Amino acid sequence: MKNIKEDEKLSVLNHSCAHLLAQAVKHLYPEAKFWVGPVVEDGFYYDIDLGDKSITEEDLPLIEKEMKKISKDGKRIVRHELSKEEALDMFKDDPYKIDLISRMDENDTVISCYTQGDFTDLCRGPHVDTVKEIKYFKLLKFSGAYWKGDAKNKMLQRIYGVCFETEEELNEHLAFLEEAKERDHRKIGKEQELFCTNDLVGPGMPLWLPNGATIKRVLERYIQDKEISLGYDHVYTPAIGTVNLYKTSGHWDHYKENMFPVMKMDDEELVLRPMNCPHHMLVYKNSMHSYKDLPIRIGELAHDYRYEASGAVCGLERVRCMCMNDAHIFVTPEQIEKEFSNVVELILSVYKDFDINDYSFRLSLRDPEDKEKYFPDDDMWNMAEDKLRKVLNDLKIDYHEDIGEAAFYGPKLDVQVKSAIGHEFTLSTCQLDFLLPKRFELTYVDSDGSKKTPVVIHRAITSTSERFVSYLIERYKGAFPLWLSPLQVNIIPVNNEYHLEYANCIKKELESHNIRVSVDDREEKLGYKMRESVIKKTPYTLILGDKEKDTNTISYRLRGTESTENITIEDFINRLENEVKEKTIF
Ligand code: TSB
Ligand code: ZN
Repeated sequence: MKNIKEDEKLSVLNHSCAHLLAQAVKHLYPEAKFWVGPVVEDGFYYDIDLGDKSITEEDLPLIEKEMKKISKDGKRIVRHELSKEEALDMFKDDPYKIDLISRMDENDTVISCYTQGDFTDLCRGPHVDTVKEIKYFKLLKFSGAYWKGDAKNKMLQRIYGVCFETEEELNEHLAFLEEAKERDHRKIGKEQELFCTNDLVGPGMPLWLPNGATIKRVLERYIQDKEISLGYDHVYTPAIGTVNLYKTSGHWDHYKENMFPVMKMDDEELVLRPMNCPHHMLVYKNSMHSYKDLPIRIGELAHDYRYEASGAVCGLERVRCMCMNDAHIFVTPEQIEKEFSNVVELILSVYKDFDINDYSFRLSLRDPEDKEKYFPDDDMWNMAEDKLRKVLNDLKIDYHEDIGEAAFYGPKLDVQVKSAIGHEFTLSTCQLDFLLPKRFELTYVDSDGSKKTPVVIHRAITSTSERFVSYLIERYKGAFPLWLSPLQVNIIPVNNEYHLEYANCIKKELESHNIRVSVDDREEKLGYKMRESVIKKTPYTLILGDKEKDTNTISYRLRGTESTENITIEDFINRLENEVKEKTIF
C-alpha cells in the first residue's frame, strides 16, 4: 500500500480533499465547526463538531455527492496570509480555530487561510490550484474522536477518506482495502472463533477461544520441540519480579514507560515483567559454568506484560499480555558469530515451514546521539554492530539498517513484516547484549582458569504466540494448512438415520491417530452442511453414505476443490499423517 503522507503530490491532493470534505459538510450541516484535517498514511481525515447531530452510514454518500458537485464547479483555491489579529477576528465565532490561532506565534509562523468558493479554512497549505483537480476520492469510514484526543473533551465526528490522481489508482486502492478487510485477522478471528476481546478484561488482552488455543498449542509445541532438538533447555519463571530486579537489569531506567505500574505489597515492590531476560540471567547465575558448557541456551514460552497505548493495541498483533517464544543464549565472545548465525538459520527454517516469504531483515542500530536510551560505550556498540553485519554478510542476507531501533542493551536483527492493513511490525528478533551479563555479574571459568563475562543473545523466533498467530491468520487468509488447522476433518453423514453410526466410528478411528475431527449431525440438508464446511475453511470434508458404509471407505473433499475422492480409511489416515509431518501448504 502506498504511504500517502510520504508522497508529496498525493499528500497535497489529499489535504485539499480534506478541505473539499469540510466544504461539503458545511453545505449540508451549516452549524458544523471544524477542528483539524490532516493527511495520514492511508489518506486523510477531518474532525468535525456537528453540534448535536452525528454522522450515520447513509450520510457518507450524500457528503461525497456534494463534494463531487463542488469539484465540478471548479472554483480556484486561493491563499491569503493574515496577521494574528486578523485571523482571530476572521474566525471569532469558531472556538476550535481560535484555539489553534491563539497558540500560534506570529513571529515564526505565517498564518494563512485558503478560500474555495464560499468556504474558507485556516491552513498552512499548500493546496492544489482548483477544486477541479480533486476528482478521484472516496469517503471510507467515520468514527468518534475526542477533541485533542482527551476523553474529558467533547466527542467530535471523524470522517476518513482517500484521494488519488487517477481513477485506476483509486480503484486499485479500494480493491486493496477490500482484500485487507477480508484478510484482517480480527475479522477472521471472529468468524472462526479463534479469539475474542471483552471490555471487562481490558484492551490488548485477548481471550484465546478453543480454536485459536489449538493453533497456539500446535505452534508452541512445534517451536519448543525444534529448540529441544537444537540443544535448548527450557525453564519456567514467574511473570512477576521485584522492582530491584528491573533496576539491576536497567529496564527500570530504560523501559519503565512500557511497564505496568508497581504493586506495593507489605514491604515489597513488585512489577509484572515486560521481558524475561532478568529472570533468565538469574537462572544462569544459579550455577557455576565452565567455557566448556557454553553456549547455554535457556528458553521459555514466557508470559510478559507491556503497557502498550490503548490506541496502539490491535487484535492479537499488538497486545498488552503475551506469550513470548523467548530464549537467552549465553556464549563466549568467540562463539557470538556462530551462534548468531545459527539463530538466523533457525528463523529461515521456521519461515520455510510456515511458508512465510514476504519479509525483510532490519539491522537495528543505536542512535549515537541518544545518550539517554543507549549506554555510552562506543567501542562496545561498534564492535557489536560490526559483528552482526559480518554474520549477515557471511550468510549473504540482504538487510537494511535503521538507526535508533536498537534495544537499550544492544543492536538487533529484526525480521519486519506487514499486516493485511499495512502495519509494519517485527516478527522474529535476534539481539546481541554485552550489558546485562555485566549488570548481573555473570561469569564462566575460561580455559586458563580465569573468570570471564559471557555475552548474551536474546532471541524470539516465533515472536509472541499472539503476534505470530495474527500474522499466520492473515498469511493464510484463514485457510490454515492441515497441521495447524483447529479442525482438520469435518464428517457429514448423508443421512443421520443410516450413516451417523458409521460417521462416529470413522471419527473415533481418526481421533486415535490424533486427528482433530468433528461430525456434523445437525438435521440440516447435505448441501447446506457442505457449504458451511467450505466457508469454515475446513481442510477435509468427509461425506459418508451407503457406498462408503458398504465398502468400508470414505469419500473426501479437499478444501478448494470441487471433486470428491473415495479411498480406504487407512489410505486417508496415511495421507493426513504425511501432510501433518510435511506441513504441506495447500
Ligand atoms: C527476545 N528481551 C527480548 C527477548 O529476549 C525482547 O523482549 N525483545 S522484544 O522486545 O523485541 O520482543 C520480542 C518480540 O515480541 C518482538 O520481536 C515482537 O515480535 C513481539 N512483541 C513485542 N511487543 C509485542 C506486543 N505488544 N504484542 C505482541 N507481540 C509483541
Ligand atoms: Zn531478552
